[in-house]
Amino acid sequence: WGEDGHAIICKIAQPRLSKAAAEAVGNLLPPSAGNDLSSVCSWADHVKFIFPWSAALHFIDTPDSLCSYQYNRDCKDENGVQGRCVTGAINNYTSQLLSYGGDKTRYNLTQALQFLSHFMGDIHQPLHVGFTSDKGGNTINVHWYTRKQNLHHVWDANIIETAEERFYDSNIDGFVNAIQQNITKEWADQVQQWEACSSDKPSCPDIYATESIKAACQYAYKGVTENSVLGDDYFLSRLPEVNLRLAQGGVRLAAALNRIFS
Ligand code: DCM
Ligand code: DCM
Ligand code: DCM
Ligand code: ZN
Ligand code: ZN
Repeated sequence: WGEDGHAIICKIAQPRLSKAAAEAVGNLLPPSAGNDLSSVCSWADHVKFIFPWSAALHFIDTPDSLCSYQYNRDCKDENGVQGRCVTGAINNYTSQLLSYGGDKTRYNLTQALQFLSHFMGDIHQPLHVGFTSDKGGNTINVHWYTRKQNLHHVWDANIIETAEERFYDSNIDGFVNAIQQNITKEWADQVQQWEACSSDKPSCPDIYATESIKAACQYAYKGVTENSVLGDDYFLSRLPEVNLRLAQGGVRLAAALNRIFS
């Protein structure tokens, strides 16, 4: 996601934190964040250049056209190093944060919180679990209405920005509010399933990655070829899926932090 997608997910997550998790997050956030989690949720994108090892942790490449994900097969970087992908990163920063409250952890838990909050967002972007040969849609050129764009960026940013402009007076909080309304109404009976996770793990990134590649095939790649013009038909039919993925990202980030700091 771009800046707005990550901010939306963290704005959904923060009010869902338990007392214990809110207190831990408050202690770990840098003073410059002013206790606002959403202000640090794009930090991981800004440090790709000073921490070059972190660039591979934002996504997973899956086999072309298979529309499936497997940890052992797919979670590796371009050099084939196992665990270096977004699901591996979520597991790693989760285990670092579990050392919170112990005596003198050897990790920088401020950075761990900022990475986890970002990667829990990215794993819900369908094209962050896209095909290998097109780099998650980055090499597919399209037009977003009249502008030249690539398909990955359409899903990172353009669908969200167009929704904000058209429906929410260019106001991110209006969009957040609408998603929160959906969470308490249309999706109320699904939220517990979103939060559910096997054997008491704080989160289940393999499940979220599988959902993402399925959504990539069903919605993002579907009907798109090189130089497709994507306009109202595409925007209006894909926006509900973007809403859902942002909602799930926010709900699951909060659930993970609540379990980590319980
Ligand atoms: N931060 C950190 N370690 C770094 C860089 C940043 O812990 N090497 C934290 C403290 C910063 C916060 O991330 O206040 C946001 O970073 P920035 O101000 O670079 O966006
Ligand atoms: N892991 C996972 N799902 C799998 C395999 C491993 O969530 N199918 C987790 C276990 C570790 C992390 O990923 O916490 C890194 O795994 P590895 O040690 O295999 O690199
Ligand atoms: N990306 C991806 N899959 C890839 C390569 C990149 O999902 N195989 C993502 C990471 C960024 C965006 O695409 O969100 C642009 O990546 P970059 O800046 O590395 O070109
Ligand atoms: Zn992206
Ligand atoms: Zn990212």
